[in-house]
Amino acid sequence: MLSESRIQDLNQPLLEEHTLQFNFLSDALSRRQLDASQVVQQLVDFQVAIPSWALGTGGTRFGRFPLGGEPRNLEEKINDVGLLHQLNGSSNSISLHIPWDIPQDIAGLQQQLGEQKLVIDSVNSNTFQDQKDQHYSYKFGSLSNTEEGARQQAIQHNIDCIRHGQALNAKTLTVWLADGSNFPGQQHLRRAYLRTQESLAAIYEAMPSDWNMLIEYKPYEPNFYSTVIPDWGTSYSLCQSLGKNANVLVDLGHHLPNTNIEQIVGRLQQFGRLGGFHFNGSMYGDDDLTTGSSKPFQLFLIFNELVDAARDQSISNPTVAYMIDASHNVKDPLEDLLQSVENILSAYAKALLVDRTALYEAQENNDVVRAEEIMRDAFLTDVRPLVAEAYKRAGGALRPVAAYRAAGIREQLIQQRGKLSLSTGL
Ligand code: PSV
Ligand code: MN
Ligand code: MN
Repeated sequence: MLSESRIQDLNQPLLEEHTLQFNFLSDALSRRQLDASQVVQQLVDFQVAIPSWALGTGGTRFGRFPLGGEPRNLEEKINDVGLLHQLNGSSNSISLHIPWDIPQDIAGLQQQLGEQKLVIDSVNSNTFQDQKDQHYSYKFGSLSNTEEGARQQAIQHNIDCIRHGQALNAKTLTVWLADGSNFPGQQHLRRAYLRTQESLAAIYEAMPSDWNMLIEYKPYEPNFYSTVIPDWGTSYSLCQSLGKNANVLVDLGHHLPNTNIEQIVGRLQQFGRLGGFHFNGSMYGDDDLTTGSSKPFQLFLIFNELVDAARDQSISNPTVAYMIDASHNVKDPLEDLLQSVENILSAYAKALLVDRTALYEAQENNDVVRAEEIMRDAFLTDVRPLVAEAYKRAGGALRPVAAYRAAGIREQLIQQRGKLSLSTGL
């Protein structure tokens, strides 16, 4: 862990410049009737969960290039998230993947979580790989498998995930299925849906009433002809059939190129069914890039929908669970997560700056150019001083990535855990 005073020392030489920039932006915003301090508070309150599988270097199917110092067990993963949270004050929770992260020493873990001011956000089931000693294979699907025994085994695994989560006070089960088919005709498409629906209903029944189920969709991979839950419509219909505690999870990487994701987000909120978000970025495929690195405008438009819906009294959407879902093979994963959070906070800040009254007016009057200009005004504002101020207010570093490097964290982790440490993960 970093000491608070170490972070303050690292902030010290940057403070004067930061204060100048923050005051300058606050003045400019106040001339637009915007209160910078209020925006900063909303950024401070925004928390995004870190998945345990993003803390080690990911791989491609061609190879993996570990950088060393990667967490070897759940305690070390929690420790890494604690470090991130110290640096940016925005990552106060961790998502577990079972069976990679089966909690053993519950009391010890609870104490560690408390000390690091963290909570467990969600548990994610894994029925996309066969585990050692498992009776039925998932080669042809899990919750949708044609074999009753395989489906029961996958249902039981999800119920076990809930039990593991309960031990650590989690309240969310996230279900992502690799089920689908690789060839035309391989699978009866409607029956596969019905079997999935039945299996999910059995899990939902077993879920405590204060738990939520998030159902993730994905149009391709690892199956390339069809997936059983390819799109938000399928997730939505499954949630509708299950009950109010099942909601749709939008993973940014799970869309075909050029999909209007912000519109999907708006629709789901309108229907009160947007349950969660997995942030990442992509050019071609899933989980490829750092969130907001290649399409920052799209990320802003997504946040614009979130902010707009949050202010609309006429709709009631559940609290949205935010998580980063990424896995990189060339960057230091901790640096990447700090960058991702920063891009997320920047997009959120910009969405908070949109002049909504003027925008609604322009929209009602079909003033296309004016509406677009309003969006551009917000998007082109340099919000870095707001984000830095939010870090500072939360006791974090003004520049988290620079502080991470200056504090020599990776070097220390390599010393403690070794050059060749490996973590499980995607
Ligand atoms: C596979 O596509 C995936 O990236 C999904 O997005 C899940 O959320 C994640 O793995 C963890 O199972
Ligand atoms: Mn995901
Ligand atoms: Mn994914």
